[in-house]
Amino acid sequence: MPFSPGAGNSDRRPGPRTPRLTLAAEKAILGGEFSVMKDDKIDSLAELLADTRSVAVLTGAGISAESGVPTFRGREGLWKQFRAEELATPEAFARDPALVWEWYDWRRGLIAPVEPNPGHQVLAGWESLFDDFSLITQNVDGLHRKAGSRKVIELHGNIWKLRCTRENTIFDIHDTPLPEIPPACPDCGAMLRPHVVWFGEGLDPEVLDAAFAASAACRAMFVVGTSAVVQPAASLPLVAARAGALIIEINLEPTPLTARADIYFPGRAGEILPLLDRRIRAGRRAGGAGPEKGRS
Ligand code: BJW
Repeated sequence: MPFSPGAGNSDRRPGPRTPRLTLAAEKAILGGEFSVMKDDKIDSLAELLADTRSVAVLTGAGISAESGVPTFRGREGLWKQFRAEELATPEAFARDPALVWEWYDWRRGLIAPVEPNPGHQVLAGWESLFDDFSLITQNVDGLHRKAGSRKVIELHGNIWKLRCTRENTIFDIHDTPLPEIPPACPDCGAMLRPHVVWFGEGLDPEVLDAAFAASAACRAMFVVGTSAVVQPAASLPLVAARAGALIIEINLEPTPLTARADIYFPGRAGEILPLLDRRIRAGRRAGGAGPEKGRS
């Protein structure tokens, strides 16, 4: 049964302003030359990436949407049904921990049976395809690891981890539903909280440093399935761009980042990533030589 904490969950925050579209993106959205344009772009990008060793990827909820995990924003998004202020802030947890836990328990139940999709699988394979590969995710669903990615920078934590509110000890707990709400720390009995980052909370400094370092060092950054509005994650592609990296965005819809991206693929991550992967691998097998953009 869907979680329903009561009335008043409609999202009243304004959405991001519609960005200016590139001509190519407009054509793609209108459908005019979609397949031709997409093929052209994939070929030239595959050429550019044939010799690029340092690649970073920033993912958001859109990459897990094709596995059946709800996104946050957009028509079907969680923030259309629930108010973030009531469920995803430290104040909300202090006010009503049971309510917040009910919501997380419901989401854990939704995510538990879900499998990674071809988008996650491609990114797991890129760990060994590129010499220096960083996967940064805003997602808490754990699907990148389930797909086989071993090194994942989880900016907003992980829904399968619970943290002691007294001693900050972190526990891996996969029970769904949880036997007790709110759950208690097995060591000291204090309340556990979800090990996720809520609005108004700082990100783990070590995790954030790793994400900024990877963004500043990469030669190409893919930004996949994120509305690119939540800070500080939304700044990472700008850091990469400022350091000279090629920015490639894959999203169903344009975002505030689209105008700054070098290449925008309008479409589903689970379709575009496998297409790109096939071309990059074919290019490597054929000798790999392709024009480089700056250092590799
Ligand atoms: C597809 C697809 C398919 C669909 N293929 N694409 C500077 C300026 C203004 C505000 C701030 C600022 N600095 C900090 C703030 C405040 C705040 C913030 O950013 N607010 C903005 C919303 C205005 N940030 C914070 O509070 C952060 N903390 C912080 O900065 O601390 C220091 C500080 C504190 C206070 C003041 C100042 C500094 C913490 C942010 C924590 C975010 N937490 C959440 C919940 C995590 C736990 C949980 O899951 O329950 O993280 S909110 C939610 O949004 C979740 C996500 O990780 C995050 C990003 O969402 P994402 O991934 O982009 O998903 P969607 O749904 O938005 O987009 C999906 C996209 O996919 C769409 O574009 C679709 O088109 C696309 N798509 N299907 C390709 N198949």
